[in-house]
Amino acid sequence: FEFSRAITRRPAPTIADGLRAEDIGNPDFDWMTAAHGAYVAALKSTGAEVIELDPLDAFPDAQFVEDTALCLPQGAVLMRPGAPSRMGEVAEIAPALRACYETVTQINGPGHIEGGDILVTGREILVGRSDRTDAEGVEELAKITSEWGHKLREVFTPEGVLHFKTDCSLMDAETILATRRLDASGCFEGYRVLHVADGEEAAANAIRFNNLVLMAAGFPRTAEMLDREGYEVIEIDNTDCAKLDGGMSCLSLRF
Ligand code: CIR
Repeated sequence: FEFSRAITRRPAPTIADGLRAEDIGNPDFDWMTAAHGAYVAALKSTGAEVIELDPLDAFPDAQFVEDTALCLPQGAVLMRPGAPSRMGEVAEIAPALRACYETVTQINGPGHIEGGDILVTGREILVGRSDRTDAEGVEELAKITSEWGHKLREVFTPEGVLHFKTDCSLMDAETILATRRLDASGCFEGYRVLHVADGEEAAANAIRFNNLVLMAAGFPRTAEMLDREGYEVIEIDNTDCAKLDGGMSCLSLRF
């Protein structure tokens, strides 16, 4: 959770074409841009450098950069999204990663894997199979990360949940914030788990970024709990990203 850099991409005016599981209305471009600005400012306030990429009109989900790559100390791995409309985002993020990393490798397929399904903890890499991430994708990533000395464990994303990290986030090396439904699967045995408040499941997609925990605004009981636990919480308006099933983690690559 200690990072010196992040990559983000500004939302494109075409965001209304973005993918979503359920249509609860189109996001507003101006509001989303404002919230994105607040998100980037929060990352920068920790002293990190933020590389802000230009919007891509042809890829309305491209602001969710997290899904396109996995950033580890040994190198970056370009993903292979399970959503066909997002496949082209990978080539768009590659140059930014090559500028930061000596080693950039990639998932060649036939499997699929998206960064939103990957949680890197202090001791291992958890990858949740989901509608976007399949067994072949996990296997191909496991080969790469084992060469880099990491343990990787395959776990499962609950039915109806987009990504593994939709329902969890790392708070510190040993502590995970999660929904009860995900924790019930047993995947966090041995960790300290903090549950989001019942009815505040959408608060689980947060990020610990240096001294801060960035979380979506509007989940007061979870925010209070994190505050009581000693975390420095900053709330970001996520109303418009939520309409596209996006949250705090999706909006950046952190390394
Ligand atoms: C999608 O369905 O791919 C986007 N609308 C949302 C991606 C959110 N990304 C993430 O949770 N890592």
